[in-house]
Amino acid sequence: MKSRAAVAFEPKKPLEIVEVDVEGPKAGEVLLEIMATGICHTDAYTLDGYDSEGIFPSILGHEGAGIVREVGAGVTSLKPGDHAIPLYTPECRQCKSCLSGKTNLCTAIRATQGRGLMPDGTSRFSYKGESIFHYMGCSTFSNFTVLPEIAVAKIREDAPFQTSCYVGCGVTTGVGAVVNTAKVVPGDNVIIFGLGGIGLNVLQGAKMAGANMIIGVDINPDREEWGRKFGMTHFVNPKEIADDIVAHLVALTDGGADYTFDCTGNTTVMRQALEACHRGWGTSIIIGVAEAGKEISTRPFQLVTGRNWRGTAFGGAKGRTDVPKIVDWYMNGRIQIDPMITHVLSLEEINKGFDLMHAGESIRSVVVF
Ligand code: NAD
Ligand code: AHE
Ligand code: ZN
Repeated sequence: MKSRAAVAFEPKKPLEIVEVDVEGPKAGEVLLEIMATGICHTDAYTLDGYDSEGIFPSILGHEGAGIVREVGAGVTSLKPGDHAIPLYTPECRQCKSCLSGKTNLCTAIRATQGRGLMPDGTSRFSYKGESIFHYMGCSTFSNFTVLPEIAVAKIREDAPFQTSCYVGCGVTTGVGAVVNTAKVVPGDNVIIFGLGGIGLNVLQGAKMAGANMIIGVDINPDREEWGRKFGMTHFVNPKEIADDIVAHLVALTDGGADYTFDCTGNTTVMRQALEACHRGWGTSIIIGVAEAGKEISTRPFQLVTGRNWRGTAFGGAKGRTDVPKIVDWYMNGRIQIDPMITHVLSLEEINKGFDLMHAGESIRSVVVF
C-alpha cells in the first residue's frame, strides 16, 4: 500500500514528504494507521546525526497513536479497529529481561530494531524501489507503519489521539522516571535539569509523588512559567547564578537533593546533576540522550560518599502493561497532557516542529495525519 511519510533521506537535512510503499504485516506483525505523532528531542538528535545507531534513509518518529488496520498470522492480542500506541521498548514477557522483573528493557527484538529492521531482518518501507529503514521500531512519521505485536500497546478508545500519542514517549518517560525508576516518596527534594517535553513530565510526576522541593533548572528563562504550571517550587537559571551551580543547588537543598534528573542530554549537566545529590544517599537519574562519542565523568569520591548514578529508558515502563494505565491516568485527570501540546501541525509542516524545538518555543509539537 501507499503511505504519506516524512522521510529522513540524509542527516542534517529537512524531512521530505513523499508517498512511500508499505508492505503488509507478516506473521506476528500489525499494520497501524498513525493518527497523530509527537516530535521528541530524540528524533531531532537522530536527524542531526548525533545517534550512533542513526541510519538513513529512514522514517523517524516514535511517539504515536493510531488504529490497528490489519494483523498478520498468529497475532492474538490485537485486532483491526483497536486503538494503540507503538512501543520503542517492547514487552515480549518471555525474554530474560522481561522475566527478570528487574527491567523494562525487553531484548526480544532489540538487535534488529537498532539496525532499522523488522525482526525478520527486512524493512516494510520502500521508496522508488529502494528500501527505507524503520526507526526505533516505530516510524510514526508515516501515516501507516508496521510493528511487531509485542511492540504495540492497546489503549482505550475514548482517548484522543492528538494528546495520547505523547504517552508513547514523553509522558511515560518523565512520569515513569519518577514513579518506576527513582520511586520518589512524599517529602523528597527533587531537582530537574531541563524543563522541556520530558522534564515537565518529570515535574508533574514529582508533584504527583508528593515531593517537597521541586527545583527546575533551565537556561531558557521562559521555562520558569512552564515549571510553575506543573508544581515547580523553585527555578534556577544557571546563566543567572554568579557562583557555581552545584554549590548553589546544594545550599538551596540543605546538602543536596534526594533525586536529580537530567533531561538535557548534556554530559556537563549530567555531572552537575550527580554532584547536586545529597551526600550519603542522593540518586541522579540520567534521562537525556547524549551525542555519540560523549562520556560522563565525576570524581569517584562522589560515589564513595554515597551518591548514586542511574539511568532510565522509557521511564522504566513495561509498555503493554503500563501504557494503557498511563492513558487512564490522563483520562481520569491524574496527570495533564493537553497544556504541553503547544503546537499541532500537518505532516507538511513537520520541519517547523523541529525548528520550534530548537528555538525553545515549543514543549511538544504534534503532527496530525
Ligand atoms: P526538549 O528540547 O523539549 O527540552 C530540553 C530542555 O533542556 C530545554 O528546555 C532546554 O532549554 C534545556 N536545556 C538545554 N541545555 C541545558 C543546560 N545546559 N542546562 C539546563 N537546561 C538545558 O527535549 P525533550 O524532548 O524534553 O528531551 C530531553 C532529553 O531527553 C533529550 O536528550 C532526549 O533525547 C531525551 N529523551 C530520553 C528518553 C529516555 O527514554 N531516556 C526519552 C525521551 C527523551
Ligand atoms: N541509539 C542511541 C541511544 C538512544 C537511546 O538511548 N534511546 C532511548 C530512548 S530515547 C526516546 O526518546 C532508549 O530507549 N534507550 C534504550 C535502548 O535500548 O535503546 C545510541 O546511543 O546508540
Ligand atoms: Zn522520545
